[in-house]
Amino acid sequence: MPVPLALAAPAAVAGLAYLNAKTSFTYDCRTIGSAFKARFSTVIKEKKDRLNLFYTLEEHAQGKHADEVFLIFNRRSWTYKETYETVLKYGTWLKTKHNVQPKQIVAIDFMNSDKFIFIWFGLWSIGAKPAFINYSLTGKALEHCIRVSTARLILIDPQIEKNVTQEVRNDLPDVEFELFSPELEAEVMSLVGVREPDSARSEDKARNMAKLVFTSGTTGLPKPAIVSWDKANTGAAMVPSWMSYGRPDVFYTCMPLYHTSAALLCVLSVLHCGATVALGRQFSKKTFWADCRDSKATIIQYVGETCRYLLTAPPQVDPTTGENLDKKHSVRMAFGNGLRPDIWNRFKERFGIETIAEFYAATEGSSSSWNYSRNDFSKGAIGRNGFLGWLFLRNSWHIVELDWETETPWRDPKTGFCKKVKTGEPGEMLFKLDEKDIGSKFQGYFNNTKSTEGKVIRNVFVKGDAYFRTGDVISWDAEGRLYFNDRIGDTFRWKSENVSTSEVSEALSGHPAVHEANVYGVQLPNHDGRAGCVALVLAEEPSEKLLSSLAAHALATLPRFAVPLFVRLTKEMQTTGTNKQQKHVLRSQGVDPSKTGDDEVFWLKGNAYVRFGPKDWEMLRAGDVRL
Ligand SMILES: *[C@@H]1O[C@H](CO)[C@@H](O)[C@H](O)[C@H]1NC(C)=O
Ligand SMILES: *[C@@H]1O[C@H](CO)[C@@H](O)[C@H](O)[C@H]1NC(C)=O
Ligand SMILES: *[C@@H]1O[C@H](CO)[C@@H](O)[C@H](O)[C@H]1NC(C)=O
Ligand SMILES: *[C@@H]1O[C@H](CO)[C@@H](O)[C@H](O)[C@H]1NC(C)=O
Ligand SMILES: *[C@H]1O[C@H](CO)[C@@H](O)[C@H](O)[C@H]1NC(C)=O
Repeated sequence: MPVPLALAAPAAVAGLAYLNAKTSFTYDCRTIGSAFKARFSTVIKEKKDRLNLFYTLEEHAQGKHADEVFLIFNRRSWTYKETYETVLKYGTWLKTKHNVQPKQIVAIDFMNSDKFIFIWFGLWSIGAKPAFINYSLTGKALEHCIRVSTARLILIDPQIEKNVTQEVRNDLPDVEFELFSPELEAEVMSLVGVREPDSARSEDKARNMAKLVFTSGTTGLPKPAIVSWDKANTGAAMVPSWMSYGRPDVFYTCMPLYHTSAALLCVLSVLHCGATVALGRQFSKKTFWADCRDSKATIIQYVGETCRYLLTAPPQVDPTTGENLDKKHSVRMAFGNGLRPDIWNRFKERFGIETIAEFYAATEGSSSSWNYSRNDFSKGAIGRNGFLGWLFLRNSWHIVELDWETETPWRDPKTGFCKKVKTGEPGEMLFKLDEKDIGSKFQGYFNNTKSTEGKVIRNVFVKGDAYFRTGDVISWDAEGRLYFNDRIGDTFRWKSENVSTSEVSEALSGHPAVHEANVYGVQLPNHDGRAGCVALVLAEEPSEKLLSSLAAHALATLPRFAVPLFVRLTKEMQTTGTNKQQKHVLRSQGVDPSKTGDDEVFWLKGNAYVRFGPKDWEMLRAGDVRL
């Protein structure tokens, strides 16, 4: 068993709030109530053949929200009615100029902008489906995404034109590449928008594809995940009721729209409840709060290390009055996933954010878990279920013991079945699927049965059952709180101990001079397993004193085997487009000085970190030192 290093030890909060949180009664009613209501509304839409969310836009544009603002971008705003009319023009243009047919897939390669939204809904308005492409991609990865999406047409944001190289175009001779220039935009806006009849948007099943998104595997090429109407509708309906938000809330996101978090949980949920979405072009800690002030945002969205990056920015001051602007905004709630326990409270306090709503889900997943926290009781938990929740949900997910060697759920050699973990022990989170009809809950990857099957595990507790593998190591405590431990594959083994990278990085992030820590295991010549290495972004210039206080901190807070043997100082952490840390490049570079570039590397000698150079590497290679 891996040693469960204590994650956040949540401070106990006295009084009624704590008791209420403990029994979790109101909490459960809210989560289950939202989920139930959301599912129910999707079932009704399926019956009425109104699954396409274009109808939601239409209803608002013709109802009481018609003249209220739906979208804010770049200091411009569009009401529901204006958005609707614009969307009809885009639909008409796609149909007449490009002959786009119902059910046809069209790729969108755009940074966040008003145009992204108009093209997306324009496609839905004529019954076609968008494939969202990660605009940072180029070369083989871009070509791959376009190819597997089966799109014959791709619309390109002029801002990222250079990513779409001639090579990519040459490799895809059957695809039409349309650069969406300002002239083209003017052409679209001059058209008369024609609303297609309902038959163009007809969908017989909620499981049908609404859009295609790509998951960023840590290795290999991105895989196209199907987002069904079921997920789009249910997710969109669940978020506002669970978070208790709606008009006149302004929900700000600068997370990329090509990713599910921004597109589904922000834009579609705003659409569902008739509120306002404020869109940022991309994340920047310099403009984040100014954007929030400009748009009067009341809710913000974060993913991964976003809040950490906001915390590392110096306080913004008013140039004339010198006033600290950190709390000068209307934001009352932060919603997202990936907030680490070490900064949960610091973030709330510095920026005066009342509520943090943290959820856990996978883009291609079949389920999700939610926590909504105003106090310390569930600080750092990714979700929680009280007794009521447990009653309802106990059969929908399980955490099972892992075989750390094969990185798959462990099976009892006698029975062949998996085993649920005991309270407090980490294991892989599995979500229940309908074994007779996998596709009802898990639509999987587009035109890729092999990858789809790879996420499904069968014969887990009884013969024939089926579950979705999340690939996440999760534990839960006696209070019903769920904690994220690691991604499977990130945990590494050193001296026959299993080390969870996220636990170690949380411990190191507790050091005041550490802005950010990213932990991974590196292979060393003549050694088994992987030695712990931490890439650090520091808040100050490294000094001998700092390095020894780092070592002292690590030795005091972690078991000896988990203390990183190597420290790599880096200027900036490599992250994904959604501010999630990347490990695989760092892991493959290891500590070989010929591969670590300008970054300085140190290693633990006794109780201190000292410089690690080419000579030391040679000694390791020659087998002259053993760690
Ligand atoms: C693609 O475009 C974006 C935005 O201009 C840029 O940040 C990114 O680095 C580009 N990707 C590559 C591989 O050049
Ligand atoms: C680490 O994982 C391996 C492989 O599953 C297991 O055999 C071993 O007992 C674990 N070690 C600890 C200390 O938990
Ligand atoms: C599905 O994938 C196969 C092989 O990867 C490819 O030959 C085929 O054209 C694809 N089908 C569609 C509809 O894209
Ligand atoms: C988008 O593509 C870039 C460039 O390959 C990559 O670094 C990033 O992780 C991707 N982002 C997501 C969210 O997939
Ligand atoms: C979510 O958890 C916190 C405690 O961590 C609790 O105070 C809050 O009431 C919970 N949310 C709801 C809606 O009950």
